[in-house]
Amino acid sequence: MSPSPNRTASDVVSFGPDMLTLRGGLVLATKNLYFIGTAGSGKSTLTSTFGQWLKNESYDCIIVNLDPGCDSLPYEPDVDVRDWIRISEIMDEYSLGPNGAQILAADMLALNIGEVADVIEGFDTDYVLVDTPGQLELFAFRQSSRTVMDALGTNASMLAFLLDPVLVRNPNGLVTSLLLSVTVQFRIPLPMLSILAKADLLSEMEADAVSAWSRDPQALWAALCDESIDAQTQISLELLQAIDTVGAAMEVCLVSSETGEGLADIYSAVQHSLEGGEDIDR
Ligand SMILES: Nc1nc2c(ncn2[C@@H]2O[C@H](COP(=O)(O)OP(=O)(O)O)[C@@H](O)[C@H]2O)c(=O)[nH]1
Ligand SMILES: [Mg+2]
Repeated sequence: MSPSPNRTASDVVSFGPDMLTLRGGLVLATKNLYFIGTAGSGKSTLTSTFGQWLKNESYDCIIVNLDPGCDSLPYEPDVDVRDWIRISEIMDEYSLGPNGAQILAADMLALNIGEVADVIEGFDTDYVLVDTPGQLELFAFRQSSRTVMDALGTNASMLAFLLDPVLVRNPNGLVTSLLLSVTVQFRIPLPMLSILAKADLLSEMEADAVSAWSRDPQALWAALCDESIDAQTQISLELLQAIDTVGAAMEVCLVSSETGEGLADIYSAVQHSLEGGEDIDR
């Protein structure tokens, strides 16, 4: 990990467990970026490729695997929850099937998170990239994940929510995906970046359309009305209005781990949200 930037103690105005405020207002903190999304949405792959991108750009990062059920990973984790908890062992010990074991594992993780947090704190790094369990509901909808995020520090934390490219390529599917993203935003009160993962699977025309719809609710509204108005479209229109009314963030960032598209945009969005646009020292 790289040495800390060349500043002295007199620069420090205030500090906390995961935050250091310097004169001039620049906040230096280890940033936690949680990759969340439905099973197979590309979380582990993107955690890996974004980590590699950061390293290529001379930023420090570590990767934390919080999925106790994964068999293999596309990266070498710096901290691996499987050192504490393994789904196969929980299934044997408690005579549970894979789903029951996942739920118990999520709660056991919360009980052990102090130890995991201590290991993470041992790293002097700018970014902690957290790869979350395969199934979205295990992380987004269980109280135990709040305990986990509290232990890892929420001051400089952000969610990267991955949307499924197959679902978003038509207006009804995009509204369904946005609804899921809004639900997660309400469950986890952290800044969120919505990412359209595997963007390479969309044609240029589809990608442009999704991008335009996500930036402009009226354009999405018009696209919905262009489709045959059936019961699903009616519901989508109502849901879109609700999403717009509550002011939830709708814009999606197109990213591909395959081509590298959008990786720099993730970095910019994190900087913008957590540092007010200030670039940290490399
Ligand atoms: N075409 C394409 N496939 C991807 C991309 N990212 C991930 N995948 C594939 O999607 C599948 C699921 O990815 P994974 O990272 O394991 O998803 P997770 O369950 O959300 O962690 C794997 O077969 C990946 O190779 C991408 O950007 N483009
Ligand atoms: Mg995974």
